Amino acid sequence: MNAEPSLRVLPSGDGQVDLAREVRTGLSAARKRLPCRFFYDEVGSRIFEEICATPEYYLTRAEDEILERSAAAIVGAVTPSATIVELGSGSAKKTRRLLEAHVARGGKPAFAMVDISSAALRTSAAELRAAFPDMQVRGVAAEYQDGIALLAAEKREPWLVLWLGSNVGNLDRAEAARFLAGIRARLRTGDRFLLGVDRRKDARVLERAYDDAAGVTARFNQNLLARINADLGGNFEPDAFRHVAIYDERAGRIEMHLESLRDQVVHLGALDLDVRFARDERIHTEDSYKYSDAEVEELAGTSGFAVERAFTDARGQFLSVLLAPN
Ligand code: AVI
Repeated sequence: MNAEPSLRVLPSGDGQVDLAREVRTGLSAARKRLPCRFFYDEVGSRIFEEICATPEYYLTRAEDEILERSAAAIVGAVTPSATIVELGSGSAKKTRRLLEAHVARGGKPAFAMVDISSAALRTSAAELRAAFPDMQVRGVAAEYQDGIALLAAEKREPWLVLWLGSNVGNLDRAEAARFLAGIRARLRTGDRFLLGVDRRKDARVLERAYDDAAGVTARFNQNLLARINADLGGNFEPDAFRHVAIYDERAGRIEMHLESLRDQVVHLGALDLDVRFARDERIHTEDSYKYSDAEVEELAGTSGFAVERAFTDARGQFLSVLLAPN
């Protein structure tokens, strides 16, 4: 059995996200908006797990199907000495499939994850340790680019970097290209980057995935208001806002909003701020971008990668794209 998992907390990890500043700016704007990264408090993270299990949210199952089928081919793209590095905390079934395939081919049992939350890293590390007692597990609590920079500064073996779950979809296309270019700058020739991307598809399928019949996604969206109440002394009534999910076909993105059901004023004690809402006025809470194959090629090319292979599920809903540095 190996040593305890190591955990480093960098300045950009834990508690450095400026909720107060973003809420003040976002709710004072003419078109109100809140950054989607604030969804993931403890309750929000739990509701997100529930979303992944709804019949309508196909993304998680589609990606898992791809990894179940193609894990050996994916890990085969790096040398057995490679370390698997995940952006996000990697305890999930999908990550395990890759770790299992890597170990099965005699790969080095080494895994590093970078996540903003040290609590999430601790939980993942404990779960991974139970599943892979011989695995060397490291966690870095930081913004992704800072965490990758720290790991890249060390003497190291090749990497297989994972960014799963269509997380890239929550950045706009220009931000996504900048983000990938930042990762690319830390990679070397033998490294690979596995990116999970949701494909453009029928608007009805997408709108159902982001507005499930049981109302789990609606709860997820409204929980943002409950979180603001708890953290900033607010008096939002989450039920006084309706969950809205619309697909903008031209932009290729699902937009989530919270729509005020009546004229109302919300007070945020910690900000000493009153926020007025007209009936039907919306707060834009999330964008989730979808990609055509040509858009994937373009994203890869502009950020310094070549698409080495692309894997899809049986229904062609999702893509796991294996990128090689150019
Ligand atoms: C985390 N992220 C990739 C999810 C998505 O599909 O954009 C968040 C989500 N929002 C509503 N449902 C899921």
